[in-house]
Amino acid sequence: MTSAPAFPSPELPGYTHVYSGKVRDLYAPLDRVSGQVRADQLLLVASDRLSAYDFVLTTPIPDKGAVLTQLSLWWFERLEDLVPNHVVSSEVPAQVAGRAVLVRRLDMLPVECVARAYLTGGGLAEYQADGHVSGVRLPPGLVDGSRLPEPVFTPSTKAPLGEHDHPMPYAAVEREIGPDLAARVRDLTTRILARGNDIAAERGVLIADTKVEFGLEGGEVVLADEVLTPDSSRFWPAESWEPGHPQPSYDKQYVRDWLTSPSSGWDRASGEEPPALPDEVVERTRAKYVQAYERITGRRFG
Ligand code: Q0T
Repeated sequence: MTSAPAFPSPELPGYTHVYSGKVRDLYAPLDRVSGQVRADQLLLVASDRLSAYDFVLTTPIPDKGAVLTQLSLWWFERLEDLVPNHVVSSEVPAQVAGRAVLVRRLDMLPVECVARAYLTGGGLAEYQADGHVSGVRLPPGLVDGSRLPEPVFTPSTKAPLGEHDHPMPYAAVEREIGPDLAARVRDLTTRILARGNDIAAERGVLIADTKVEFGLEGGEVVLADEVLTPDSSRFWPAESWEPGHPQPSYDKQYVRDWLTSPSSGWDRASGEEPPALPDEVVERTRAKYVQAYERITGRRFG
């Protein structure tokens, strides 16, 4: 990492913009004296943007970034005995209060670490083809939404922005990062999901699957990114769980249903940008994010 003076970000003085994903933005702190980029830390900012059907919607969901950030921080604490995490501080500039964390800058592993505790989505499709997911043989007779005997590691490639991730055979993970690290992240990913489900199930939430990211610092594997949020995981309300059909998404269902209903006037197959969301859809979606946070943590949001 070089140390040339960098352009301060107009929206966030003291930081320079590094990268923007669909819903999150990364900044690097600038040294107060030299104005140079600090190579050891990043500011991870969660926006109120929501993506659905592969589009980032133009209408923000108020407090979504704060809900996801606070939930992630809550989980990091409850996973600390399993794995160290990248969080340095949640004291952040007022412009991003509540929805940003200062983190250690790690050497990120080039693998999306996914684990599945319930069968759906891409895992279900693989199982229906040959009875395996990511090379792991599963019992016969499983259907959409079935609970798996134990969480299965189903890694995927990190696709560039705008492209989809692809399943990655475990042998490819071993080639990419070495067999010892591959076994370590497989073990950590499945344990994070198992722990998440132990805790969330007490509060009536099932976590079907989750994606985590790890980085290295001084040879140590560190949990990065966000963890066990509705953007990185599929949450299902336990009371309506019924294997045999697709389960409703906890958070985005109102948005998806409205976008595909006649009232939106949008044709998903057209390739056109989806329209702005009506206030009622925004409010109900916000309420679902807040409800997920409050149910899982047992805390009031805000
Ligand atoms: C990262 C070094 O989705 C990402 O960024 C959202 C805008 C993925 N990403 C994470 C990093 C992290 C983290 N988290 C870290 N602690 N150290 N890089 C880079 N991209």
